[in-house]
Amino acid sequence: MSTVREAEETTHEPSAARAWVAVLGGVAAGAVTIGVAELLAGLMERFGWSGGIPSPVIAVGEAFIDRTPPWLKDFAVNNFGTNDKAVLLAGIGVVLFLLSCLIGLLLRRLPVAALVGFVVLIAVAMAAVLTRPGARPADLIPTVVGGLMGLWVLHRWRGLLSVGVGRREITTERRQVLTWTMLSVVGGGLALAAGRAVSGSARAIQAARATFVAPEVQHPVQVPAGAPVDVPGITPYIVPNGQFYRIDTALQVPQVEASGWRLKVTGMVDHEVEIDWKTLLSKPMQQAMITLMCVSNEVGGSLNGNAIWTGWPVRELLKLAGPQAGADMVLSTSVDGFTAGTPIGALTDDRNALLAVAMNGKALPVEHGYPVRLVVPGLYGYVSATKWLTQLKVTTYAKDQGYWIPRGWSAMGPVKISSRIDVPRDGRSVSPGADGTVPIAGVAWDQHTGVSGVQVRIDDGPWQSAKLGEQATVDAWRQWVLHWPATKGRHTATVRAVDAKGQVQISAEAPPPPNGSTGLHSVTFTVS
Ligand SMILES: Nc1nc2c(c(=O)[nH]1)N[C@H]1C(S)=C(S)[C@@H](COP(=O)(O)O)O[C@H]1N2
Ligand SMILES: [Mo]
Repeated sequence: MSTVREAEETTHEPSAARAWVAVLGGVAAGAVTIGVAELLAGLMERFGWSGGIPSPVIAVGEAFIDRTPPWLKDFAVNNFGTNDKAVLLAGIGVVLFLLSCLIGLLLRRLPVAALVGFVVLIAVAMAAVLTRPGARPADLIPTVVGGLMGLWVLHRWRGLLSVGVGRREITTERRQVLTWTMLSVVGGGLALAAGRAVSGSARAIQAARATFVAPEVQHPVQVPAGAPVDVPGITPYIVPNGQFYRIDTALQVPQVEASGWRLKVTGMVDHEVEIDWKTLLSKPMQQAMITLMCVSNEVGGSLNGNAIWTGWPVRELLKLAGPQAGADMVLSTSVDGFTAGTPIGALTDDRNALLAVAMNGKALPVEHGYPVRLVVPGLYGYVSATKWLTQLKVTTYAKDQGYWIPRGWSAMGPVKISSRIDVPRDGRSVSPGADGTVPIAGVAWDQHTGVSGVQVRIDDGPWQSAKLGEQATVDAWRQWVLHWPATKGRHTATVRAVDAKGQVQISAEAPPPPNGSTGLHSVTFTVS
């Protein structure tokens, strides 16, 4: 009699009612795994015990970026612009949450499948961590420890699920489940936040950056008084560091301490050379104004910026190494594994290709390559502007290729002549000034060749010459303005640049891939 009663009492709740318990188990395990792993990863980074990327989330994200098919990358850049990383991180969060729920659900009916699935996910994360540049076996510790903790939570939950629960105990069980879930999720979240907060040597690096004094140069670059065109709303002639566009494949900005920084010159050279931060700073530094340009820039886009860079000419370093005959390319490598293949001529001729340590008189911002990056006039960033630079390999195009080349971009990336209207903005309403004119103004560039003219067309009218700001150097953009005697109504302005040889920018439209967009920028506005 008593046994029958017991059996009745311990009858499982209808499965739907207990599904949420299972799902919460998955969520709790996921939260604990990620929290523990991120906390440990943060500590490892903080104390410099990591070689590559010890965070499983960031490692998986970066491995994903490296494997993103070109169409998806273009979609992401076009739709999210420079927010693409935030979107990816949010996406990873959603996927991890759904996977946790799924593992929890499996735990109820197919516990072995749940555990195997969990272990497979951990294995994938371990593979991602191990294949990041600079990875060491120790980088696996956070993922492994987090994974074991997650397994333990799943195991406990499995116990909870398999124990029959009598009706009277349901309230107690519910309280227990909710308490454990809360503890796991809140604890995991706090651990994650703590891990992020301590991670990197971020604070030490910011302190070193703040006290860094840009090296003295013999010929400081001045902005010619006539170079900026004084029109409200135009892009600053020199773009402040904090406003400078940022493009890279790093989900987490590499934190490189200058004191431990080394640059190696290898490959087809007579002598391999290695320099450290102190040696670099002891070299005669130069300044150069150079406009950087991203190949992904659409017509009218703003993935470009002009700055004054301080650095040691790359040609001097290459001279020390002695490039051998037959070498036609230098493959530069970043600490995060990004590579760019630059024609060796652009690094050995007399142009100002720099190992840059300062941007507009300040230490490079961490996002822009601190402590050292390459800047090469006349070439798109993807073939030249390696940030967090760590190696230069003298080689050939036949043997090596940069990061973006197998992803559908051309091996050669000279900047194409182009121009942009900054004011009026597209779709705006403007009123003429006291003199009855509306300023139409912007920038035009043809790095390392130079812009000799800018022409503007209003509606279907004739091309009119704009007034050009002074040319500071052929490596920098020029500002321009046309004070147009305005007529009321809706108008479209179109711009085109003229290069140093008198050749006019082509109107044929081409998308950014494989080697840079072409076409003319136009804006439509209303004069009231
Ligand atoms: N390490 C590293 N360097 C990099 C990249 C990158 O993804 N990783 N992107 C390049 C590209 S495509 C461009 S356009 C420039 C952008 O430099 P910025 O972010 O300082 O504007 O950096 C170049 N250097
Ligand atoms: Mo770029």
